[in-house]
Amino acid sequence: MNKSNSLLTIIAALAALCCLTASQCQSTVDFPPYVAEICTDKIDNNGDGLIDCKDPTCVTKPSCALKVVINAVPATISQDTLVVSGVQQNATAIAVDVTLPGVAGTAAITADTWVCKLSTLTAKSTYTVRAIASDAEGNRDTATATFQRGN
Ligand SMILES: [Ca+2]
Repeated sequence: MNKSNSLLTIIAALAALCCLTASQCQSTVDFPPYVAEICTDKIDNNGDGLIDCKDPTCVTKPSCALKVVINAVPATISQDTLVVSGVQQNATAIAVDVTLPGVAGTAAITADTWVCKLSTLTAKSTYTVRAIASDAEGNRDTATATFQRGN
């Protein structure tokens, strides 16, 4: 037996001592199953500490977009107040103003709807209402509607 055969015999013997049976040589690592974040259920589905639109996997989803819509307003009003309302998505605040100075308000947001009462609409003119939604990240979305103040 030459030196290399002796060395191989020793290595084989050591390997046999270390791994006596196939089951003893196996080890398993259990990884948790992959869970995708669901972007609309208010739960941290994937366990990364970020819920829904705060999770980077959700920020580009349509459900995480900032959006504001104004419900239909009357074409003509005959009083100096108007309640404007609409729907919103992911807004933390909605500011409402009109084209004529001195008329503005902050909308009250309830779930996916908002409402704002505008007053001092005294000028017999055409008003354009603008609802400006903003979110915690500084994003903005705007919607407009127009009405006439008649007699
Ligand atoms: Ca979720």
